[in-house]
Amino acid sequence: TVLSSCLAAKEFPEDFLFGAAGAAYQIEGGWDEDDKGASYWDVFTHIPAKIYNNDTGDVACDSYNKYKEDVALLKELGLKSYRFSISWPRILPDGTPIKINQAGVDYYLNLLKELKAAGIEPIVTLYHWDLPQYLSDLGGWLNPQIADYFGDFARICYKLFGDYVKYWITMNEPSSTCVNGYEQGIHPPGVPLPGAGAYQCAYVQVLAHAKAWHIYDDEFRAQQNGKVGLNNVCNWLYPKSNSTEDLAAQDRAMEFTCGLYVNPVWNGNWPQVIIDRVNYTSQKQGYSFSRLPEFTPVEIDYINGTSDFFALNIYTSYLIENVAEEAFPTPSLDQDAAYNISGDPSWTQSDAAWLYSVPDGARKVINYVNEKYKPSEIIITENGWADLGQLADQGRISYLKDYLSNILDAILEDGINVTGYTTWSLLDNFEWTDGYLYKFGLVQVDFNSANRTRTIKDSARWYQNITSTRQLFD
Ligand code: PNW
Repeated sequence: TVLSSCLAAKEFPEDFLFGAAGAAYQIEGGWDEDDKGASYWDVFTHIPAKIYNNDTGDVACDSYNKYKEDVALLKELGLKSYRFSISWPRILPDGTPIKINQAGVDYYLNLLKELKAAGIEPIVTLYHWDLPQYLSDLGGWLNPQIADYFGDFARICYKLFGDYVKYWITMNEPSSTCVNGYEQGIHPPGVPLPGAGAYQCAYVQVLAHAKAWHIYDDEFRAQQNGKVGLNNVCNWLYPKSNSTEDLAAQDRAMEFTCGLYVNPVWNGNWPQVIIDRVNYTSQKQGYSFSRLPEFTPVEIDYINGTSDFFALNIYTSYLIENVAEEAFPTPSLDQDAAYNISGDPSWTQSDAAWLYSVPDGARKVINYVNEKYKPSEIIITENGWADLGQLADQGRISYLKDYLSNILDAILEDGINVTGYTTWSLLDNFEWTDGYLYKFGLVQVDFNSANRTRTIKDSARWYQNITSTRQLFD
């Protein structure tokens, strides 16, 4: 069979979708070009001191104007897939269907046609964090009605672009939006709401995802025949010791970081351990209800089973240590979760302090997700390494090789259906609150040049060799 011949040769399956990824706000620029509306990231980055060096995505890689160069790079590197996202306010300036910006529609149609001509499979994210500011003013991801607005946006995208797209991702990493944006307030809208914001946001994002999935299922699947999935970042978490407490904390930590957003979509509700914990701490704090919103039976039925594949981002791993119960003075997700997170000193650290190379974790988390949620297909939609942007990027090559080797073991040794891998990222780009400080690209972008000159790095040439042979070399 195909698998056994791959096993003998230790190679990736022939139709494996090797590719690279990016996201609208991080690469496009053109933040107010033509009739694009503002997203809450446009507004947030224009507030002084929110972002490293006061960097913004106003121009970024200028991919709004240079998408043909981006596709030419993908083609030159022999990549078979490209994951990009659609900017909601570039299509619908205020987020509502009242006005469609034709220039924005043309931009994505041109990109899709360019990809098609190059034989590159698009993997399209509907929402990679750039919420229209008007919808943020309406309450953003705390307001359940935003799910309806998202449904309208999704329908318009399926209608406009669906003939070109076989893989749709509804949203990128609810955990990032909900924890950074609404729990901690370090991402827009910028108001910390500890112990309440992340849960309410998760509730609304799950409903919005489910709405977008149902719209595809009811109105488009028969003609367009694509797949719709939710993206999540799930990192493998190791227990700091083998004590019963730390093992339970490890389990809890997987649920609070990954399962909170994943379990509703695959199994119809929050993980039980989170229901129990938040109920318990809420009561201790004098609430007569749980700070975790409850899904009604009708909602459970609506959200359950709304993912056709698992879009999995993997970056790193951490150690988890139980935190013994104390008082519960103020509500917070961290206190509900009751664990401490740290890195192991033996792990190689990237220039970004949060990102360690722990390649074994990739195989473990793929197995975890596969056993727990039983997806029929997994795509690794992000995996990448931060440095300061040098062309001789040996650190990135080592990281990618070690992670890919574990992904290959998950496919060949564990028999898991991982069908694609889009490394983060094609281009150096705007790294959210880190501005342009850290770089993840296979391709360097000169942010000091007006034409944002692109230069291929060593890692890109290495990756080209891997994807053409489907085998791993140094
Ligand atoms: C990703 N973690 O977020 C985002 O999807 C990208 O837009 C971003 O550029 C990339 O990270 C690199 O920073 C992450 O917990 C969120 O390990 C959380 C984690 C990793 C990446």
